[in-house]
Amino acid sequence: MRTDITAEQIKNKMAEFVRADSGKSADRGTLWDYWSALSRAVVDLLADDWEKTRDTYDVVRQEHYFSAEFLVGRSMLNNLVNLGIYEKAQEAVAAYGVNLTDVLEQESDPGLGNGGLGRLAACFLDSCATMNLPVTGYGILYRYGLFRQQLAGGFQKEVPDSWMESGYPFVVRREDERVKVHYNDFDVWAVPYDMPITGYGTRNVNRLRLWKPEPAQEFDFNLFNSQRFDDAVIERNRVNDIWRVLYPNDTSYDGKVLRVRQQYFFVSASLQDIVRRYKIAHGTDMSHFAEFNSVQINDTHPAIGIPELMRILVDENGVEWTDAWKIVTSVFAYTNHTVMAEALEKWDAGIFQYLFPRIFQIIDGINIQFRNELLAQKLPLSLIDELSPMMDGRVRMAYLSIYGSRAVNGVAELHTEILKRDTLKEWYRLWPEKFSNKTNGVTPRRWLRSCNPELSALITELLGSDAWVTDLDRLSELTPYAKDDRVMERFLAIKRGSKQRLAEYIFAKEGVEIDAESVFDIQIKRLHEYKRQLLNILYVLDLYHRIKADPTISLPPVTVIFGAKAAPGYFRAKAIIKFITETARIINTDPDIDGRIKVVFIENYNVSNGERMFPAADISEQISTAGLEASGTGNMKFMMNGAVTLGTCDGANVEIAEAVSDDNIYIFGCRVENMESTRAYYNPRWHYENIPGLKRVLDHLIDGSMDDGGTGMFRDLYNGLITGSNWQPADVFFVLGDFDDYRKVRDLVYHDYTDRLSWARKCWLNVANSGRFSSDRTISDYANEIWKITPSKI
Ligand code: 26Q
Repeated sequence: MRTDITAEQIKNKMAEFVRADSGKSADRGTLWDYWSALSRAVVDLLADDWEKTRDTYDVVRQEHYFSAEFLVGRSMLNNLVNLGIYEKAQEAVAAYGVNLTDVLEQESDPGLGNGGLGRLAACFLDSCATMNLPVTGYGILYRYGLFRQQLAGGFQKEVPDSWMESGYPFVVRREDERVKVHYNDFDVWAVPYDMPITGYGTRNVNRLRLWKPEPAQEFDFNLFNSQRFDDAVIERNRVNDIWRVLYPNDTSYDGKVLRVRQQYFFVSASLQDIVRRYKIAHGTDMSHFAEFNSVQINDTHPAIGIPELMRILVDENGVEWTDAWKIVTSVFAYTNHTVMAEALEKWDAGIFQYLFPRIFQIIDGINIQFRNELLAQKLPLSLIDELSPMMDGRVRMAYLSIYGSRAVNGVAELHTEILKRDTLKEWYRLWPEKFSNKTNGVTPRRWLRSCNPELSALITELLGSDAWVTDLDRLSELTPYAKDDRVMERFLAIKRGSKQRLAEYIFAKEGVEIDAESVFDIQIKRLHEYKRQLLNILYVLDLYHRIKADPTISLPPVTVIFGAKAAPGYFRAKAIIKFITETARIINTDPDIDGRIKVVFIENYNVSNGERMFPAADISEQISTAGLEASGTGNMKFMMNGAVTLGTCDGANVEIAEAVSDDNIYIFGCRVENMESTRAYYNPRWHYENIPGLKRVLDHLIDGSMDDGGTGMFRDLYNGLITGSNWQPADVFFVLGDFDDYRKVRDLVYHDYTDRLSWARKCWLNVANSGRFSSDRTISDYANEIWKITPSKI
């Protein structure tokens, strides 16, 4: 905690920054001026510790976390809380007649990630800083983050997210540390923009280094003078293409050449940066490089680092191939985030040949070496072909990653088991020692301490200190209070307050009135068929019909909340959004329902509105088809804030169930181990015709009662579930197969909710048992078992 900082000091710094940046006196600033000035003041106050941290880390063994995505969310509140200067900042801005909460709202959400994978990287950075671990994040400074979602007539519309157009002081340009990245067709400068990553209760300040490309060739005046202005500008545009946009795909592979260019851009720049710093600290002998440096690749997106480090070692440092390979395979470790075949990156070899022929040559060399190695072990040629990093003119990034890494991990126990038994079983047979599990976690600073200050205060009061913020297992000491009705009443009141605030937010944003006394049943995550938002909305529609048929049905009022962005080219995902908004329109306006069910689709789900929703949830929907959600991390955020999970036996839900015991979670649906045999005789049409209620809700898609604007998307949804097509069988995600069990269990959840105190106890025990889902636990495991790094406190 920075007890040395005073409110007066913050106020004075702000005045200077307002004057310098906007040429006006501090008392005439706008809210944005104050936000900008306060953020500059925060960076200013951090600068000395930040520099000291870098110097400290540069002489010890370090980890480098390579990720195409970092979904960091807003910085200001996090930094104020970490520095322990929230109240002082409040006082400072009050002197200018404004409210700190209004100032905080000025910050745009750096949406430099799609979903789980990007947010995981951000939670990891928070834990590393908090635990004083020498870890640096490396990625791309995207000019446009993930699109902003608007709803137009219930359809998703994408709007560019220009998050840094008017300046973002939490990234600092480091001109002096730029490096050149070489492509076959042109060179670019990579200029680092550094974001300080503060930890809780420590003065260490870690770093997220985001690269921005800039033209390396001077603006071509010859072209310009010969009137070919367009050509001169086009050259610059090709450079700008590299950082223009984050690819908005989640869990699906997209073969865009530009994406490989982006990947190489940040990976090459980062490795050059690491090698340069190594030489400054340890000299030019590269044989000790792997003793001081480790690189974690977040999925296969940075896998091109494997051949790139080979190139740097062999071509630029004269290291022999065999020695270089030893170094490379001691440096890299790879995390897998999916088992879905369509998400595995497989690039045409021609792309590499065209963009960077030398990298292609090296991949070819690695491939030949791999094949020889396996041939020497007398393995059958068919198996060798099956596993080769390059085959049939394609580079398989996952296989390149496993072969080039010393460690491979999955992100939840079940997921890792599926990798070992199924997806990567031959690799596991060859190199069992490389494989391990590292169950995901989330940072309790952002996802409990900051987003839910009321619950945090209660926890601190009961535990007698705030040590739980950095030692989340201590929450288990809350267990006995489940029997204390007075504590349960206070807990319920806190939940009620969060729900009230969310209701006000929803009314302001979406114009929908919801009842804070109703059950808040929430599903927020990327829109994907395997996550089965469709199953959720089918239940809602069925419930609607059941209430209309029998208004005496006993049921608490429910508010069903969705938040989800669909990839812009994912037609069916967009159809599901429209189906949800149509259902909402019908139900919310039906006088027969009279507010007993409300359906709300929150526009533009992101980290910041997530911070409002997790604390307000009663029920956490985690209903993916078993075996397909690698882990999930939203499930953990809900649990920490005292929501009860309604979910399938999938990803980390399995471990959540283990942690809270059967009474405090609701599990339904087909299990992974039965999926294959069940599918063998699965007939969705039979379910459609025979499961009571199913036909009634599914027919809405085709009977003209719902409007898809003439797009045919509802008919497509219907066909996808019931008839299938010549390229895909019907209902591959088993929506109709799980419907009946889901309905039964969800009805039970609503029933159980009505017993206030018994429900409160379930929620409480979720909080009390959430300790193991802190990303601090995850990061300790990575640090001890894979990274082999130790804390280095400044
Ligand atoms: C790949 C190639 C080309 C274009 C885009 C992509 C791409 C981009 C992002 C592929 C996948 C992603 C993101 C995947 C992701 O977020 N996976 C989630 O990771 C979480 C953290 O481990 C898990 O909790 C989730 O279960 C998993 O879905």
